[in-house]
Amino acid sequence: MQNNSENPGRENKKTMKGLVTLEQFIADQQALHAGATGAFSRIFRALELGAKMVNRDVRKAGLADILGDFGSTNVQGEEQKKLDVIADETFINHLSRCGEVCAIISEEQDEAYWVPGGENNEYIVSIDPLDGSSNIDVNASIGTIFSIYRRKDMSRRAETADCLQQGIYQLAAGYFIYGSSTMLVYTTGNGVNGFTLDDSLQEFCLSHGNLRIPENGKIFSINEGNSADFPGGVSRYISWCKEKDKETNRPYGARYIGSLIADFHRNLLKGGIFIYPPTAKTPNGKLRLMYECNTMAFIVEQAGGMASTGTQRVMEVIPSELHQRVPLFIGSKKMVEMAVAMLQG
Ligand code: P6P
Repeated sequence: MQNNSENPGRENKKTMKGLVTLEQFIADQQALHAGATGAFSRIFRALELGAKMVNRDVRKAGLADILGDFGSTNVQGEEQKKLDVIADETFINHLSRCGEVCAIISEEQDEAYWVPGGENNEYIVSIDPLDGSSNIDVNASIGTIFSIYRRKDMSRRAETADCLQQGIYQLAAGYFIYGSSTMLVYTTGNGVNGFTLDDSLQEFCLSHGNLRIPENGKIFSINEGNSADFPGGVSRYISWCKEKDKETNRPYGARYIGSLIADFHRNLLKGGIFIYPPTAKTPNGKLRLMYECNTMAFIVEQAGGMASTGTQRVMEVIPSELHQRVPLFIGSKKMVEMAVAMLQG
């Protein structure tokens, strides 16, 4: 960033008080990287616009029967698409038009979506357009999860293999949470920052600068309905969480919303561990590596936490397919370390 002597008109952002919008924050971050081309800004603007549109639809989903939206017929008797399909179309449309993306991996698309006319573009976006959409009907928080990668080889046409990159190659990872407030939490590898949507301005404003997850916590988050299938180490860890021990603040509290973004976001702010282990129904866990686990892993590591599959660091898993699932142990470092140690015990 230019200092005041070179650019007297520009206050040092660190001392300025008041509102910092997402656009200003990204511009400042971009100024820190001499070679920055503005590509990131254009991709983030596309994601931001998509999120504002999905946020608007999510907020009125409860009126679906009256408005005839989302999976029912509207007043003209036209078949309406479900909200997660609408979200997928919204993000694909905006990301395709931003001029920087060559391919999109989406939970709603069986194959990689190749952006028409985007074969020379440099970036790949993986996205879960509306995670937890089954919770819309009960008004629980849901969200959009995304990661941004750079193509490794620009000398040839991109192929599916170019999309299958380890999480360590993510350039950015983030999520929009449509909850009691609408937020964006993201990292580009320089810490984690949270922005809250000011509805009156329709601007995401910096509200949670330099987020850090507590090194330890008192919340465990797992679907105990699957406990009959839990691997032994998981059962041992959950039993350990429930034991009475004043010195280690146990028993811990059990919290499970059934929406990854909501459970993760709470633990990020308060400390805790979220576990989706292998089960009979989902022997590799339920959550997807490319647009759920890697994204949250990058964020949690940048916030000082940890993300493991139980046998390795999530971000080092070498993907073999677009919608690959992996077990997920993620959250406060000391809690994940303890859980993984019990798995291996
Ligand atoms: P279960 C939502 O459907 C989701 O993909 C995640 O957001 C959430 O963490 C998980 O599934 C919940 O799965 O099997 O506990 O209902």
